[in-house]
Amino acid sequence: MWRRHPLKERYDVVVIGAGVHGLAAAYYLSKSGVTDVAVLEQGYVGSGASGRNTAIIRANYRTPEGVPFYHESLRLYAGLSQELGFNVLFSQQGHLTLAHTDAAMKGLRERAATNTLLGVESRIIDRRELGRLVPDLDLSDRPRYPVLGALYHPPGGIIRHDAVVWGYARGADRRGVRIHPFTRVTGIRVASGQVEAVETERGTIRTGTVVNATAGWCSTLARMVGIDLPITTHPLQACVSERLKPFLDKVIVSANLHVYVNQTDRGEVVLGEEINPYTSYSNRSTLRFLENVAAHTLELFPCLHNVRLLRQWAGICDMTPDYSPIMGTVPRVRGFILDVGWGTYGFKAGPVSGKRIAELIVTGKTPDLIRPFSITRFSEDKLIGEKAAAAVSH
Ligand code: PYC
Repeated sequence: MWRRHPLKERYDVVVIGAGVHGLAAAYYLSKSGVTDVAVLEQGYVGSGASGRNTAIIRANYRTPEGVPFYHESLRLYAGLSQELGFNVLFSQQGHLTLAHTDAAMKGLRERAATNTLLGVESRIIDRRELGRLVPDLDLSDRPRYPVLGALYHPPGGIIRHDAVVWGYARGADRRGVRIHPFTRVTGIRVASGQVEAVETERGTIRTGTVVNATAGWCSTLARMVGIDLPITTHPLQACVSERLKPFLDKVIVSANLHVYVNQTDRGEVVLGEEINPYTSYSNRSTLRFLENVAAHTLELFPCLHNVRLLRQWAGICDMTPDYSPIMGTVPRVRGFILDVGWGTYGFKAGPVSGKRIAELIVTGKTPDLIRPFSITRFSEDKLIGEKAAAAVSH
């Protein structure tokens, strides 16, 4: 899929992080003719958040900045198997966000209106239509918080995250990018306000351009060039059940209950909830998570009461205060580019951010689509409040 190489002493661009973001940036750079690129990864390719997320793809965001951005990503995902010549198994089965309170219904109505205005297919549906789409969902008045309605986003769905990562890695490798797994970065040298070199456990690499695409670790990397990011790192957990006969062919999210559920094509049920309420770099799973996620899932799907869980896992998320990412150049350190702040929604943005970060490097101009997500929005008081659409975290 990709080759091993000795580490060169110099590259035009060094991307730190071989997850979907770093690899997509490297792939689109190489497509634009910039092939002297190294992608450094502290573990194996895709071993961070890209291999740990639950691969939900959607564009039904809340803000006028977020919607077009994630919409372009969804479009790129829809054409990705063809682009890479590699089946990424994108199942556009439809995505449903449930509301259990009047306030939640109001939020969903606002999202439906914003989505529609900006060309994203998304509409409010009532309990009757929900019952037709998801016959096993408990729509009675029995639960503590009965379901009132939902935001239906038909083009949303699930992808195979390993396939996406491997497809981008293979595509980048074929165009000359060098991928270096097990190459931990220990420092970044800056001289007279310009990035000069990246220090790794395998030696020093001279370069004028560094992309920080390290998700949960991004603030530790930024500190190497003297930048304090407005980011905290929190674990996010998920689990998967034994295989069941197909009973669910939609992605179900309930922000009120802090839970999301979907069934894979192998029959396993994937369950997740919001971030852990404490900062940590730990990938440890907890019993508290299992108890919560099971209780909340059973409110939605009582039919799952006898199902056994197969495994659970965790990843770490780089959370910004406004639940929007940070992309682009930074003041005072030339050549240091951020692709961070991906919280619990990074995987769905991999293609678009990779493409636009590559464009920024090639042209020297920040593309319009990512301009609002600059780090300067925090000093300019131009936050992009996306929490209302951040899946299970409010
Ligand atoms: O943003 O769709 C999402 C999501 C699902 C699970 C975590 N984030």
